[in-house]
Amino acid sequence: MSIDQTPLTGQERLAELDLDQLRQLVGLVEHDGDGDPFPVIGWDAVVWAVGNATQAAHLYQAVWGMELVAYSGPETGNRDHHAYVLRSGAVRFVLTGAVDPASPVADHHRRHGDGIVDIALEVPDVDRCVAHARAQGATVLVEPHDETDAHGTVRSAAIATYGETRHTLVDRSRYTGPYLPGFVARGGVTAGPRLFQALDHVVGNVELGHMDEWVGFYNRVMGFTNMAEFVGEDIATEYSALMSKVVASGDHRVKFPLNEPAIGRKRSQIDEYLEFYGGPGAQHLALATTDILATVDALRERGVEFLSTPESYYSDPQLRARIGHVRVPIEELAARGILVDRDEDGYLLQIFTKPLGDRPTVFFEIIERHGSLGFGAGNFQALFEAIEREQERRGNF
Ligand code: TYF
Ligand code: FE
Repeated sequence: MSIDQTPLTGQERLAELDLDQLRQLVGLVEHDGDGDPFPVIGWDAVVWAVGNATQAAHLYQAVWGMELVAYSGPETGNRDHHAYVLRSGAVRFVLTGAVDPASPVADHHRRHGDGIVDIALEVPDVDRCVAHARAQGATVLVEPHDETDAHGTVRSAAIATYGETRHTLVDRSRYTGPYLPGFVARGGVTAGPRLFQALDHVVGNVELGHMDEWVGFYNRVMGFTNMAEFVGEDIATEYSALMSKVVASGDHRVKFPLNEPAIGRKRSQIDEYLEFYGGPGAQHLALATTDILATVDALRERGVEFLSTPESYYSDPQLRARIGHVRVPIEELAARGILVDRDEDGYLLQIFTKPLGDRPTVFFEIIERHGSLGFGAGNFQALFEAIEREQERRGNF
């Protein structure tokens, strides 16, 4: 099978993205999916449990430029919680917030603060994925089942991953509704320009000594393969205080870096996350854009705070030699604190927000790829030093 036959997810079609654009945006590679034990089409949704979904939905529209497309809540017969479905390009967020004090959403929020409960994937065959996952020892949280309304039928199931995080597996090939049965279409405030187009990767933080276990989980259960990029023992203790390996679906549509703490000079940023999240969970989401300058300018104007990059990063005479020619003058990157990295395939531009919520846990990365299939390894030192400066401001020494 050539890459041109790789199916698009419903969200990607809705965003009018084609495979060439996706290849550029998120670094797709050619892959013959015929032998996949657990075929994955792509990302379906990132489901959050937050303290106030009604206000968060407003924030993701007004600040992050997302579009409200669907809703479930007391008015639609869901007395447990509100759920707002938001879209930006191919990215779908579902924000849930408890109405009923006894809601599981309230429990999740009490334990973890605002966080990600579900990294849902679109698959062509839910039953086949679940059978393979079960045979490989995965915990099946929700058995395959159909849900139907006037728009058709969705078949789904859910398996457990790190911490209290789950992967719902969704087959929406027989469904035309705005999200899932039980949801109604709903518009919101007029969205401004779209600030991001696709989800590039979702990073998981796991406990010390468990990273390889989770790499093995994704290898066995999902047939994901290891990508070259990793942060090993050698540099881990020097400055990063973490170790990291990356697993990806066959065509790299879905990429999961996995971090564990390393014993370094200071308390690891991963330990800080694990303490405040109350265990393993999703740490950052990388949002892909074709114009990181405009995206960062719009977000800054609306009050989003990014990690600062020291002036020395840009004045370093090695930088120009390391990165070669990039599409914008370095001064434009320096003015915004955008990091740049080059590898054998091309380069990428990236920047990281400060934690999004009240706990020092989940944050976003904005990424603009130009051929690079990596994660910014050349920036790890500058990045991890910036994260440590923020940790110190929070009282971590
Ligand atoms: O996803 C990645 O691997 C990069 C680097 O706490 C990174 O974005 C890794 C860990 C971390 C922040 C960034
Ligand atoms: Fe990242």
